[in-house]
Amino acid sequence: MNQKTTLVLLALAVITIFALVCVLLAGRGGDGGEPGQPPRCPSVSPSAQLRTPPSQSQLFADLSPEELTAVMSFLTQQLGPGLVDAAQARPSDNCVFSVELQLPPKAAALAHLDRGSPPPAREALAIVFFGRQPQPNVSELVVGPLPHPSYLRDVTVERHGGPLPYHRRPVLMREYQDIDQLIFDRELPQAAGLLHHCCFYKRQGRNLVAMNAAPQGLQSGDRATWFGLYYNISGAGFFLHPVGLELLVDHRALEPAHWTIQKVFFQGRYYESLAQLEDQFEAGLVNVVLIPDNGTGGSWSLKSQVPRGPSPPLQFHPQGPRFSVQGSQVASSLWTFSFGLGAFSGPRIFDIRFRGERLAYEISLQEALAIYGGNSPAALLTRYIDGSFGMGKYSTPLTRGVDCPYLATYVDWHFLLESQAPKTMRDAICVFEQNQGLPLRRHHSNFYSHYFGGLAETVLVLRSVSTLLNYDYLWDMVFHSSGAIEVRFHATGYISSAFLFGAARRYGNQVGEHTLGTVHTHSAHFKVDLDVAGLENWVWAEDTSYVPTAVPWSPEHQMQRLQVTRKLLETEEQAAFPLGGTPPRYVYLASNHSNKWGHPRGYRIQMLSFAGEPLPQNSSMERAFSWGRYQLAVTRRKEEEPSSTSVYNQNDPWAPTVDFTDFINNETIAGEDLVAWVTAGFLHIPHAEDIPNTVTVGNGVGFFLRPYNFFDQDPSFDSPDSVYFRGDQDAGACEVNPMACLPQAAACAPDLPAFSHGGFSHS
Ligand SMILES: [Cu+2]
Repeated sequence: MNQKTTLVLLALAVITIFALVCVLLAGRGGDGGEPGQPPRCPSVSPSAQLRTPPSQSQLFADLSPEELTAVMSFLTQQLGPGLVDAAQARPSDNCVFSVELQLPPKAAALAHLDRGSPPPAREALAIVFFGRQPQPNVSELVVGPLPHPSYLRDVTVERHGGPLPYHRRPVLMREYQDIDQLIFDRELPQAAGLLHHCCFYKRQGRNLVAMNAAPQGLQSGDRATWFGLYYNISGAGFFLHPVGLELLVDHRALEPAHWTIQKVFFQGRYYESLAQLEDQFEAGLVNVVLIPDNGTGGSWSLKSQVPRGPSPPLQFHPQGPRFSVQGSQVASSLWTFSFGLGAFSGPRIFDIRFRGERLAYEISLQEALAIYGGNSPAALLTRYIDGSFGMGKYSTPLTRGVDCPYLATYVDWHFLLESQAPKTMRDAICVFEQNQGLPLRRHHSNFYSHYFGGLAETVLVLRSVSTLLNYDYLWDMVFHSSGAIEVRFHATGYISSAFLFGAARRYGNQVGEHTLGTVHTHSAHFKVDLDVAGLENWVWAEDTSYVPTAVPWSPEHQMQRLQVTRKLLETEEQAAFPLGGTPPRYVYLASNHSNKWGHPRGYRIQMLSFAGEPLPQNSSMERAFSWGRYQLAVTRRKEEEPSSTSVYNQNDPWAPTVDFTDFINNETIAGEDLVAWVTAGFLHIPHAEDIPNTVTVGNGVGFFLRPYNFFDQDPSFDSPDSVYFRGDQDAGACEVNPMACLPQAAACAPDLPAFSHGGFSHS
């Protein structure tokens, strides 16, 4: 071989090796990328690391568009030709209000999940308004089996002990539209002179909007709603622009033509009608405050006035996401669960397992409540029981990069509500894994031996957001690698406000020229069906006490010795902890199986809540949210106590369809299948910084479910992310320290999908 040939071969070899390296690099990235650019990071999970979901069946999956369609056509066929599309239905019509998943009975679901029995029939629950009947009523119908329904069961009497009175039904959008028409077309023109003077009113001008308060009256059977009038600010929240006019609309009659204005409130005084208000105005008897209309340019707008800066920090998955979402099932290397969105009750998860072992059967939001104070009628009356409006129904598309991390997995939600056809909300739910920028644990040893051990806190999060009129609730279920589950919500969005007059500051803070931010509480109720190492659980309470003790080695001295107090709680009464009281600092549910150290395997419920004092029980509507009496209550699980609240409670809180206190009736809870009911809430006295929007910081509450002797040691010890190195090791070597691998392992560029948004509904 001559020198020239050798050179050529050498060159060929170099080229081959170079090409090979390129291919390898590209292969590692999963995508070639642009020449000269780093390869794209993989966008699919390294599935070998994921747990296999316990079952392929979608027991808890919300109904698909096909299933919703099938139920609707079956209902149409069964209920006859009198059925009207709920989007158009008047109170005197029959219409299907909602169709959603009927959750399977727990025993049947477990038989399938744990013992391989065939899955229980998939069923739907339809709420039907029967307005065109001699006795108008609301009925609940179970339709099944899906996807090809053949039966329909009226479960109203079995579930509610009798027919549901018609006045308890939630208000249809159509009903609100008809009320709007009454207000704007029939009523406001009667006070045109005054409204022109105070509020830039022009006939048909529609520079005002009406916002409903709740509940609808003062006693059972009422359907009379206060509406506050606000400037219709385009592109920003009208909620901060009350003009001081509020109207009490009686919409109880089945015929909208018979609806009336019962009372008028204007800037601090009450009138019988708008005509009377106008008369008094013309007679010079009304002291009118002129309210400027700030339009969209004011400080109220959410549109920033400052130029953009560099992008905020961004997280990505250098080796692909470490979780998967398939249908309604989420799996990571540690966790599996199913998720759904109840149309009214909101987010919920089922069959929650850590390292394959079930911890809970169900964790679900039940209700959200806001109780207001003020000196205008709408404010002082308002108790929003949001489940009646619907935490699922009013969830909103999640905006990539703002509501959830940019690279989160976004899941659509299908629903059939006030409509004859299913609709889809894009990106209603997101799932993501997040590095919290906090060590889950760490220790740096400088004594005797030199080493560092630690683990970055990464969490798996499921999130949805409900926008209920003015405010937005973020609902999170957070899964930690220590085996803990964190359930929390944050409030943001606009505050509700009222026209400022008189002793307004007794009810909040002034936040604008004529605007009072009205004091209110936020609270939410959660169902936690824990199954701690089996169905049979016991409730333990632990705290401490100081016991005066003679010092053992010096008995002439006394000391206060700290010791643990342990108590088994045997009845529902004993395990109900009133709000405002001091519950034991450790409350946990445990199995009768023990861990390695002989302690019952338990999961602790640790509250993070500032709910304060509940509504006094002599309030005529308190029973509609009597769950609010307790920060925590543990009851025996019953199929016939599926929820602590009802979609009907808002419109008849004086005769609540579900009164949670009925669940607490001194039954034994020792060794039973138990449900913990948890309330989390906080007080909100709106202040200047709530303008334009309330921030989530400090406005988040919830609870943790934490292992308590459930394991033999912290399960995060087994995390493949653990970092440990000794003083005599090279911490910069990838074989020693996974962090040292990052410069190589994360040499790819994040594969960001193009921005998209689920859009707005224009119904
Ligand atoms: Cu608030």
